Amino acid sequence: MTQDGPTTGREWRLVSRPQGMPVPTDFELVEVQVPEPAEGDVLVRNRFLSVDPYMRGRMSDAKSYAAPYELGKVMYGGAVGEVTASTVDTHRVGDLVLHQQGWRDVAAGPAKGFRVVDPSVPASQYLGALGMPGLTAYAGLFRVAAFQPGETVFVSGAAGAVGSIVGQLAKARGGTVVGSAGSAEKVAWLTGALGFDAAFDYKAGPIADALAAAAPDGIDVYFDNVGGEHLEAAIGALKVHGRAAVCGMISAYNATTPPAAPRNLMQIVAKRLRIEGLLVWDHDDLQEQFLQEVGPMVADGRVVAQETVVDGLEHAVDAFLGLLAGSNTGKMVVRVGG
Ligand code: NAP
Ligand code: FER
Repeated sequence: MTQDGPTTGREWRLVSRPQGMPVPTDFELVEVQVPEPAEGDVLVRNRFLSVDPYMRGRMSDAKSYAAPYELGKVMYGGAVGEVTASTVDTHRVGDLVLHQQGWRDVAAGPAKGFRVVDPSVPASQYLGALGMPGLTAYAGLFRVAAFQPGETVFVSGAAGAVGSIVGQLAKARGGTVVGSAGSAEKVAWLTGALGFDAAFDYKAGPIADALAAAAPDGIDVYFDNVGGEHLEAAIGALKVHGRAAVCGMISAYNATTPPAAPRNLMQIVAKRLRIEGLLVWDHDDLQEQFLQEVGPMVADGRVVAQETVVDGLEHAVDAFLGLLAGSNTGKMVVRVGG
């Protein structure tokens, strides 16, 4: 079949593995030929691509759950786009699709790698509130941490993609919610538009003191996005039989030395805490229930699907470095093309 879409595209590749904070020269934007679609293939023009903290982990070659990015290969990850050519009945030209081909403007390959999604939902939400980060929040709060109405939840990274959904879901189910974030503006947004009961700027002073002031009776659940001093403060604040869902430890992702905190792990014994790691890929079975429940909440504004949008594929690295430095409120996405 002949191609209707573009014959060349651009993609970002990893070209060196960072020590500490990544730098722009770790990446390279290259022009590539778009292959003629073979039988079974589709061609897609991307509209949004995702930059996520887990990508920092994959830039290193340390052993982990997922294989590291290969040097000289594309920074793959979540993206949404529109089908521009198709050889299969299941995918029509114009369909909106979600896929994992990452930081590029044109994606091509077997149709099974491209999930057709409802186009009445804003495309970028499939990368954020109604995508991987949203499911992470839902599974972590309700399944891993077993949050119950009436409980007090502390979430770190609260103004980010996962954290902002965690806090809003806990509020919607009758929780008392405390969040931490890295600026006074983010804190004001959490207690204002998002309806958190309390929030603090973790850069403004000792985290344990701020948490004790925000939740003087302690917390039942901690949703950890940050690790380090945040985790230590949370262990200190958790009540007897409290639970923590450990989702990530972004304070350590660019660190070159091991974290000093937490130093109070013995409290896990004294308070019989349950501290459990969370990987969103284990919770695919919740996907349908999650969309059924949270989809309408996002559609009618009960859950704010905040996004920070960076324009242009050429700025994908800036968006990623900005994410690691905290320049986003809500989900950081890159808008590709017009
Ligand atoms: P995000 O929170 O939207 O963005 C990252 C945020 O981290 C930044 O906005 C920044 O906000 C904060 N940050 C950066 N350095 C920090 C530091 N040293 N201390 C405290 N905060 C820092 O990202 P996300 O996609 O929602 O991910 C949040 C966490 O969830 C990450 O740890 C990620 O790895 C994890 N995650 C895990 C899974 C899983 O399956 N386990 C899935 C998705 C995400 P501030 O301005 O507040 O510093
Ligand atoms: C993340 C951080 C870490 C994430 C996944 C991981 C999906 C997985 C780490 C590993 O496999 O070791 O934000 O998001």
